[in-house]
Amino acid sequence: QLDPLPPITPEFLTILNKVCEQCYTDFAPDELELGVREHILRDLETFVRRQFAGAQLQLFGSSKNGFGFRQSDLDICMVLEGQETIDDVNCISIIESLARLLKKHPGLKNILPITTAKVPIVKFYHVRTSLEGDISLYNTLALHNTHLLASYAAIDWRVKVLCYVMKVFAKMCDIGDASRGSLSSYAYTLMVLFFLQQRNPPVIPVLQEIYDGKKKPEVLVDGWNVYYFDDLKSLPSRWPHYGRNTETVGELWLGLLRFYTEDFDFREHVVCIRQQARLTTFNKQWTSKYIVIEDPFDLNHNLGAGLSRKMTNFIMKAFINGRRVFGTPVRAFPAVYPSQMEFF
Ligand code: 3AT
Ligand code: MG
Repeated sequence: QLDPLPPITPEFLTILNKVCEQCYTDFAPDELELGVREHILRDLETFVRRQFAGAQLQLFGSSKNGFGFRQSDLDICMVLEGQETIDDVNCISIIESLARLLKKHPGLKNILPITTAKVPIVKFYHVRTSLEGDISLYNTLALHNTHLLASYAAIDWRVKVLCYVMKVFAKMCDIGDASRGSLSSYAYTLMVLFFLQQRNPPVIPVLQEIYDGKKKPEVLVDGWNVYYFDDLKSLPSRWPHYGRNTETVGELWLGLLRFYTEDFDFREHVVCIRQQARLTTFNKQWTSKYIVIEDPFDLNHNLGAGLSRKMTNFIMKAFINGRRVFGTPVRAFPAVYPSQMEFF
């Protein structure tokens, strides 16, 4: 049912590569902006300690995973020194008193506690930088998946570029906002990583499957194994495919759009970055959903679980259009280009 694509010309590939690379150079924050985020974090920590003496704040999400935009929100996780975990009731009451405290902070506005979500948070707006942010409690798995993503980003420059392209694409097509019923940035990043693992030859390994000895080491957090191979310096000797894939970012981007529209069978397969072998929706008992994306650590968590049928179709259409637009040669650099658009 998909129109066949014309062969890709070298000239067009040059343009495609440039568009992809530009997504990264135009939207990635520089050292200074990353420094500002750390500064806000330290300031908030000092402020919060007025009431919560042992509070420790940590950034996670795209401020740390290598796929941040200048205007990405500040995702902050708070823990209390000497306390391992927190129960739900306690969590909600701390979130509420944290919100009351933050309302007294002169640099913040729009303080809003959200206690009904799966992960309760306090939202805030940082006036001087116009950054939005939220603080969650004991969001330990998120800290680990942030590091996992950062490790993949550090393996190959193309990983970073493609994750930026994907995020720009999702924002432009209006399919990248989980709070409005679509998928989160995190979900799209997992889709990119999965594609890069499944490419032949693969661009990145499955870090959760590299280990010494016969048995995978167990590092338990909230009951889930968060082990992955993070000694990236020795990856060349540990992963036989290292450096074998030499495709350009443009080829990979079009390859990704084709993969998800032509090859990957959403009805049957799961987007799963923790193992090389195909995982099926039947294995997971997740057959009622069309887009199934398994969290790499919390294996009960399907990131596509909240999608309506209508939204699923809308997302699939965006990919199909993307395949046609990026797969049809044009002669010149496109006149309307993401950085000229205000979509954030
Ligand atoms: P943005 O640049 O902010 O769009 P992000 O990676 O920071 O990208 P979010 O702010 O949506 O994405 O999420 C922050 C982190 O929270 C990312 C991930 O570590 C965790 N996270 C987000 N959504 C989920 C989810 N559905 N399941 C598990 N972890 C999640
Ligand atoms: Mg974020």
